[in-house]
Amino acid sequence: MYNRWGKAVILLLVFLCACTSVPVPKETLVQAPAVLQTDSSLTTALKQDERPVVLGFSQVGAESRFRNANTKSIQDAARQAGIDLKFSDAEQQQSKQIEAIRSYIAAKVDVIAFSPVIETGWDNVLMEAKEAGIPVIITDRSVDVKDHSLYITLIGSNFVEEGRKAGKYVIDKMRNVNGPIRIAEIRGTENSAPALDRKRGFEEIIKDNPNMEIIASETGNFTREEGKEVMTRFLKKHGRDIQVLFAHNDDMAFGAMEAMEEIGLRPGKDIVIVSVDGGKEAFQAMLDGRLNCTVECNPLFGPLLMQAVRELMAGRNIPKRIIVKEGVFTQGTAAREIGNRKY
Ligand code: GYE
Repeated sequence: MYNRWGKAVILLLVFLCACTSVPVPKETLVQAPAVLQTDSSLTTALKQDERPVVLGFSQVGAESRFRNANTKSIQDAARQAGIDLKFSDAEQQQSKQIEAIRSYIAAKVDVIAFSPVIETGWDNVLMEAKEAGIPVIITDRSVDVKDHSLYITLIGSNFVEEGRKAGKYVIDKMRNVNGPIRIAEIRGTENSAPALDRKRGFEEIIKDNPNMEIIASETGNFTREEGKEVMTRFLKKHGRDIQVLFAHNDDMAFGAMEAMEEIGLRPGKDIVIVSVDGGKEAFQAMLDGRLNCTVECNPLFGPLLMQAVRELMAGRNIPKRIIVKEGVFTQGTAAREIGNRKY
């Protein structure tokens, strides 16, 4: 069913998932329904030669632990694969990413990859890359473009599913508490794929339960500082009415915990907290009883990206969508898993 590349990706994902010790059935590791027929004008120019492959990568920023782990994974994997990586950090600004992509086009790199800070506004620059004959790989966050031939593949997580997992945890955790259950949400960066999709997945689950109500929702831009600011505002307005916090990443949950503790509330006890990412610090917080649940989002796909670059350079077809399977962890499973966390 899968071509050679697809099989290679499955093997690599089995390896990556084994690293996170998430027991998952192998057949669900990759969802690649459509195999992209790469534009021959792009691939014929990409036959492997002696010089190192040059990859231009524009990173979102350094806003979170997830992001820093992702950057390290990409840099390490490029070194190991002998790929010449031109890396730039956009400090969470789309204009800087567009500037970086244009500079990679001007430098005639072999492949461009980027993790788009927000979903929209990429059509023109991607068209410029296509016209220059440079293939583009999207990582982590998706783009909203009319013409999907503007990129080769998207390697990353299913954020809607992550939101659903968070919603299911909340429903289960609060099943014996009399309603209405009042939930606060701290969203990720405005118009970013993970913020839009996690909210959508979470609401999809919550709306079917008349006992649950989202009473506050604001963006904390995926940073600890802004997470704290938002939670401070929520607590001023709603005080002890808030029973549950859904934070779109661990970092914002940590900021929110500080805000709770400053007014004498016990995070994880007075307010149930669920976050996304699942870094080591989140596992420690679960062991300390300050965080109740983290939904895993895996940043360690550097090797997968390098493999995609290599396959592309060899003129092979690549699945249009590559999804890394991820788990959910609670206080009950934190002790068993913490030793396996890689970041
Ligand atoms: O959850 C957050 C980061 O795009 C999935 O970005 C990523 C998100 C991640 O800043 O911590």
